[in-house]
Amino acid sequence: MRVGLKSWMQPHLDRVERALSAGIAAESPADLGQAMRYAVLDGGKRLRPLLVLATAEAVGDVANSPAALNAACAIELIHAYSLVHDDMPCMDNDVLRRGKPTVHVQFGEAQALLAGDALLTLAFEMLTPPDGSVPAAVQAACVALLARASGYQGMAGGQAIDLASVGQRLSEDQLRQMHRLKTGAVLLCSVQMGAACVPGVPAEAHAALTRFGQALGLAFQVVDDVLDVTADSVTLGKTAGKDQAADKPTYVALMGLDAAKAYADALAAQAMQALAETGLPEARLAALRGLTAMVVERDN
Ligand code: GRG
Repeated sequence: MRVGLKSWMQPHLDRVERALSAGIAAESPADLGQAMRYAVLDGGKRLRPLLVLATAEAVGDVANSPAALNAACAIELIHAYSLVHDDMPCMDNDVLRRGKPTVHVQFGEAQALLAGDALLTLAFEMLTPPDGSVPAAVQAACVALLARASGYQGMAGGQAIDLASVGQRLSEDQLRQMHRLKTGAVLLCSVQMGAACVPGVPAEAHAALTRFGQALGLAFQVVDDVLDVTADSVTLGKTAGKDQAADKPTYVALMGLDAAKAYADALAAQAMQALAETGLPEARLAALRGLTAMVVERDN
């Protein structure tokens, strides 16, 4: 991990963790809140919330801004919901996630389905606090970005392609399009929501941050494909070797392990270059650069 990133990350992780815990009440009808808390708390790298906060801080003076913290929590709730549903028997049928039994294993399928649904809707509730702490225009911008990134033109659409692609040979273009939607859209949205929390960001910076988020999103997925074959289940906290076993198209299957690793590095370099093109002061970009390095150097 880059020098400085750890000391930036820890207080931000603490804030996100506290806000997520406060946002999901354990007391709820038929213990639904317990399943939601199990899905969200005590696990995960929190990459998406950190991207929201790092981007917001890159473009403005928003330390402790409720808008950025709400957006950071909202994107993690969407991510957690997607993992709960993805692990269910009707999709990837997995038993291990974040080092624990998956939500449907622990709570049953119906409760897992409902927990995912409720996390999805809670995300939008978090973006729209009724207390006037976030300007209406910022709320509307974040809602629009998150809805689009997680719906049929984003994550859900990508998941549909993923499920339809098992056993298929995809071209590199088709694979990129699937991942652009399935994983990339939410990662890009983290960056875009961070920028949306600060009104008046110059168009040039917006465009460069979009290129940054796109390159980072793809790098993340390529690394995910690499880790599926190189890491073990304990380190990953989820079942290793699943893609290969399920005959899923991946970057490793398409181009081989070494070429996939080199491609991830090239995408990270593109992401770093896009940051330079934002025109923002380097000192403000340190956390985003650190997170980019973390994405390609991670072991889980
Ligand atoms: C169910 C609508 C719906 C969509 C599911 C994103 C997704 C679509 C499924 C997740 C399946 C998966 C494992 C995809 C690979 C990329 C990915 C999202 C990995 C997990 O993200 P990390 O590594 O996880 O950020 P943590 O646990 O650290 O948050």
